[in-house]
Amino acid sequence: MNDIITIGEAMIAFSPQSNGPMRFVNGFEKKIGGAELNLAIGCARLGLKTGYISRLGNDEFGKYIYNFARGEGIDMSHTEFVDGYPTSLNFKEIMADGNVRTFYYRDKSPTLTLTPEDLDEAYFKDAKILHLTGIYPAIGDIHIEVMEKAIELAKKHNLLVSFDPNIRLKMWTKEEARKVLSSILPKVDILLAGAEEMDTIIGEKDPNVIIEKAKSMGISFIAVKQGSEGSVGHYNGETIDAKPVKANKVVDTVGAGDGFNAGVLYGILNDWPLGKTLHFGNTIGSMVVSVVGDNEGLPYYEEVQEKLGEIERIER
Ligand code: KDG
Repeated sequence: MNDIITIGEAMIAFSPQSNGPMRFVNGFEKKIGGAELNLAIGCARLGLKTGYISRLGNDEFGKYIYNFARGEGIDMSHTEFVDGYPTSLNFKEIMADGNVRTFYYRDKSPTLTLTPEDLDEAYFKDAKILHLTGIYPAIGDIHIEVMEKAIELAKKHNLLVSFDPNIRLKMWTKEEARKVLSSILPKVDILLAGAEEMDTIIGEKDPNVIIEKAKSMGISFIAVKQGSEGSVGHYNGETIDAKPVKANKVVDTVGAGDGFNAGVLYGILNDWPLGKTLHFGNTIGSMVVSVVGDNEGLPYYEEVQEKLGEIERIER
């Protein structure tokens, strides 16, 4: 039985070996990205059983991602290789001031071959949370149908539906994002969203207003992520403004939100109080930003305990 299942598109993420405009960068390091896979890695490292539903190109990059995910302990039984669709890529550009831009090469994504009929109902029966993001529906219209079917199966089998809007404006317009994502929100149980993203979807960025609006849509657990300012969460009549956790050093913020999500889902699955859950998520987010890469900084459970001062770190 899986604690969490997620549907997404993973890709090879090429990280530049020097800063500055990408056209002048000559060396890149091969890494792995994809918000849903990052979430799956984060959850697996915390000790949760996690399944990843996807399609990868039947190529060297696809095999690399598949083996990497298996090595992290993720159940890849519902990820298949497809011919004729190359594994997607992205290239990062990092400027000297830390500003990052991403260039995607994912027009012919292998996940375009995953249809609603491919979703295995038995896999949903055997899980507790379905996690989805707003990146997936931005890839192609068939993905919207897949998400709708996944939500239907999740509801049928009493899974909680967790959702992070993860708006990527390189992939669709604000109007398209607003239209699709606002139709998904009322079907969600757990909302893990950035304040700016909610501004795009519902025209509000004040966490308390977002919480009120989300509650009126029937969403029961709401966490509004505010980056270096911490997060504000609401559950069961209680709203908590969770203070930020200081990062040792900020070198790459990509993936921090996915780490926060993994921590919050861990707290929810363990019935932790809201404050403890948000603090755990904030702590993981602060650890992710100290390491270059979208998922390299996602900690194991014991590492979070060390950061929280719950156990002693023994160096040698
Ligand atoms: O949340 C991090 C992701 O944005 C990154 O890993 C790559 O999925 C990705 C995307 O679409 O940008």
